[in-house]
Amino acid sequence: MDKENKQLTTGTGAPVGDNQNSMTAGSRGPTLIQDIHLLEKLAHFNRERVPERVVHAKGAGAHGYFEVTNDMGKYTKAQLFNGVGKRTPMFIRFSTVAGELGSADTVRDPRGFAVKFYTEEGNYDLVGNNTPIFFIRDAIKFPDFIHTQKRDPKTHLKNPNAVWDFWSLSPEALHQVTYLMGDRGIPATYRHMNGYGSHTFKWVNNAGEAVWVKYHFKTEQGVKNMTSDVASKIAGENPDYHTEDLFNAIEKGDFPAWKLYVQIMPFEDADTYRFDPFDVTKIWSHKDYPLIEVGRMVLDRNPENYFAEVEQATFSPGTMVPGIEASPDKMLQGRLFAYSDAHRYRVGANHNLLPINRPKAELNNYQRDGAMRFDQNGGGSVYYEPNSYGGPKESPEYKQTPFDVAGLAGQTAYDQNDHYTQAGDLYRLMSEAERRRLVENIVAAMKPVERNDIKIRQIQHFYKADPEYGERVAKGLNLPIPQEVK
Ligand code: HDE
Repeated sequence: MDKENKQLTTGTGAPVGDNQNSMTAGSRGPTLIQDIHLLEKLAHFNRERVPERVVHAKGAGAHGYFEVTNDMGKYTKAQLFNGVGKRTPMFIRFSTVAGELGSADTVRDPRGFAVKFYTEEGNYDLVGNNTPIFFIRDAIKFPDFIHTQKRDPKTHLKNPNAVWDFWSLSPEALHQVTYLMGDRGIPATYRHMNGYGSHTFKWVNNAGEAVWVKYHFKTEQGVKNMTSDVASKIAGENPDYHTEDLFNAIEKGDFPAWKLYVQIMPFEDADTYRFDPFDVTKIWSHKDYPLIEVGRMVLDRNPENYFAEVEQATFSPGTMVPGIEASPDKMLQGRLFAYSDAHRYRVGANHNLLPINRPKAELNNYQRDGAMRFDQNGGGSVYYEPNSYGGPKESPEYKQTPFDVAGLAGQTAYDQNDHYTQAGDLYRLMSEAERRRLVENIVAAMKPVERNDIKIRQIQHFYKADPEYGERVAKGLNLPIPQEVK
């Protein structure tokens, strides 16, 4: 906090004579409109809130660094991952998904795990979650899915009918539903959970050779979760429990860290792998593509100002650096548009110039003007390209790697639809205690659903994943397993 008792000023720098009393006629008023200090304070106060994120509104952030422990030059030319010992500053924002800005941290919900690396080649944003998969696999379904996670337009209450109606009609969600309703659905703290890029991305090395990659951030604090009853109690007592835990840990020097690993898939394997590697509702078996260590991420500095650094932070999966490119994953493709569009609306056209978002790398381009352009706006430098005045030029070596595309253009569903094997594998991986809690959580969440046909449709999915899974949920809900699935 400022300890120097400087002169108080208005927003235009004029010294303030009296910050306790409005300017009035006599001691009883009326107030004079020429009290600019009063008008400015009230007007600015009315404009302090920017729109909250439409998803992931509640979050917490921290600064830190990433250090390479295993050179990845064989797979990618991205400087960030090249050279053991190389350190890159980064900023991370953790978040819940469905709740509003003031909602509780300890809810059953995926957690955002958004990392901004300020690399020498520009920023790289890895905008993932604490789960390796997602509920759906085509961007076009996202607004509808989020509507079911948010408030009913009539009652303004959360609506379990919508949640389970949507999930029972979207069998691709079963894997992530099993993950979410299990122990990892409520992390003990942001420090005790893993992070994932979730999607498949493309890495390209200096020879122009490409591989597919998935990212895994493994917490060095160990995975710890919170049971539903403890979480509900804490949500009532301290809705900012995870936020406070992260801030206090870093404040006292207990710096949380994660090891970054990748799975690498040879480019040509994508055509033959038994699961579509671009379907974000599916994982790649670690037996098929083992984890390879890349480096270590350490969070060692709290934000000085929440609004400036956390609320105004803007991440996008489209923010990539040379050597890292998109895969055809339909969810990722949709996100490449959505994030910057959201930032232009929520923060403004020049959001990338804000201190928290501004690359550490030099910026040289012909983008000019736009609301709140608070830097020199390119000054008097040449403002178009091509030009004969020595303006910034492109370099062909940074072109995106060409790749083949095939198929008729049309609105076409994925052609692989086994949504039960991996969900069943996840169930069978669980201990008896984990299965018991999973079933209890699902039964408690589904009990309020009004219509039995929705519940039975969902039970069929659990049953197809694993008969025991379906039978235990059906028993908990006192409903039959339909003959047609047996
Ligand atoms: Fe997001 N998502 N998302 N999302 N998402 C946003 O960006 C979107 C998806 C994730 O801390 C928004 O600034 C679409 C998957 C995180 O600031 C928005 C689709 C994954 C964060 C948006 C998805 C995520 C966001 C909301 C379907 C995990 C918080 C406002 C194609 C792999 C980042 C905003 C932060 C935020 C769109 C699906 C993770 C609206 C269209 C899958 C961690 O742009």
